[in-house]
Amino acid sequence: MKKSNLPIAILGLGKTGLSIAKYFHRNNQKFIVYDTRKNLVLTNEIKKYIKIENIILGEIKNNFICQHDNFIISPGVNLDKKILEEIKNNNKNIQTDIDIFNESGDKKVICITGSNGKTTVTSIVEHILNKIGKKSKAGGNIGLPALELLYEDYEYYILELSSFQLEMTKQIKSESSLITNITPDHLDRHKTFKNYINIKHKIFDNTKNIIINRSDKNIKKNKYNFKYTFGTDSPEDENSFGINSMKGINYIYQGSEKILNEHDTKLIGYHNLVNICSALAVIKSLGLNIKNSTESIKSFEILEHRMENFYYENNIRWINDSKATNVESTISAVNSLKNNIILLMGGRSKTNDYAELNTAISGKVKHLILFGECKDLLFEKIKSVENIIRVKDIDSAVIKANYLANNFLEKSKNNVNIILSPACSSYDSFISYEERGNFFKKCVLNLNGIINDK
Ligand code: UMA
Ligand code: ADP
Repeated sequence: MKKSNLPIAILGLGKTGLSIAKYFHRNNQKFIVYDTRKNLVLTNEIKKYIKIENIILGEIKNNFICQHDNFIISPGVNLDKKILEEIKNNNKNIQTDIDIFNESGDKKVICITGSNGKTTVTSIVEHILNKIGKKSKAGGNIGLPALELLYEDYEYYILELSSFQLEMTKQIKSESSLITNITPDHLDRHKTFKNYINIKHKIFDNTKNIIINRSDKNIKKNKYNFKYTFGTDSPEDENSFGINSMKGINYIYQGSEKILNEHDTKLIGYHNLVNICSALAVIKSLGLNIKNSTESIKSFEILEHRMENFYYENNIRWINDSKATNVESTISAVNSLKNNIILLMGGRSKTNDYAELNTAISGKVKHLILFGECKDLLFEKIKSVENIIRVKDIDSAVIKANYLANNFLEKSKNNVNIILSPACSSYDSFISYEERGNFFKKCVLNLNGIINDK
């Protein structure tokens, strides 16, 4: 941070803003917090760390710039270009909570970003490290702000970083850094795919070990020196992880050695085998024991809202994949299941590229049920499924899906998979993907008489 007698400006008073305020409060540094929400509820937690007179709510006025030298910005705050330029032109400093974390002292940090699989890989790495006796904790985009990790000592700090966090972060020093994959996402904010790709690669700027996804054409392999890799092809040496299939079973390989098979994990889907490969590449890059790590993967539990197989009755399997908020994640969800899929999709659109779903879902998805704000846009783009129905909301989608599944089962004895994998954000009707997933599960359990919660 820049040396200054002026109070620090904290922009945004969500989870991140509060964690920054808490950190500066503990370090006796002066700060003012800004949030554009006029009616923000000041909880006791907020009041514990921030004096009310130091909270400014409502539209951010330009004259706030001269009142500060340091600006710490929350990931969800997308500052007006003019304000950003003015901050920079006046030689002021703008950083993120990740920068403050970085400046807080030497630590062993692992950084993970990517368009999909960030939380899964972060959680697998955290699980393995703790299982093999290395006390570790994950934070960042996963939900616990990075600065909250600083109040206890850990051997490894694992940071899940979003493009929003990386965009304004100056630099983050790490032992190992990984990009799971890159496909278009958040282009409403980042504008071009090229810009989004560049932001993701910032994670490699100051790391000892760059971990490369061999199979992803959007990862800039030629730009970096790297030793550790993962991918969907056969790995070359002991620093590389990959997948080979034999007699219909997928195996994870480290170099030429078969180390796990798809039934050794509770996770569903090919993409999750790739996630395991990437987590093992992280462990290898840290110089830790792969044999013990591989064993610990067997006890890793499925995460909520990610291919969460939460209810099965009368040959109908209900799956909650509410975290699939972009096209690629829904494609991987459909690829993970056998035929007889009823897919529930919709919400708020982040892209126009829904036509890319056509090939993946063709033939596999028996019925497509569209709901929410962008159901008409989806209807316009998806041509490869014969039976497409538009309904108002998730509640109606669940009822319709159940009816269609039962109709199907009258003619066939095969299982039906009903999956919520929306390919869209939840913000048209919910505050988060978690709220959407929980609502979906509640509707299903209500319908089946497991709970009575209307
Ligand atoms: N705000 C403004 N002005 C704005 C925008 C927001 O004042 O223009 C205020 C809001 O009124 C609110 C606060 O900023 O009070 C919200 O801050 P935030 O949106 O940065 O959210 P946080 O609560 O701090 O949570 C953030 C991440 N949220 C986003 O990036 C949108 C959380 O990721 C993360 O878990 C948390 O920090 C801890 O690091 C969530 C997310 O949706 C899960 N991430 C996206 C994703 O995974 O795709 C990127
Ligand atoms: P993120 O934190 O990047 O959003 P998650 O691990 O929470 O990723 O998974 C979100 C969704 O993305 C899951 O519901 C799943 O359908 C899909 N997914 C997970 N891993 C991958 C992957 N490696 N490739 C493609 N899709 C994936």
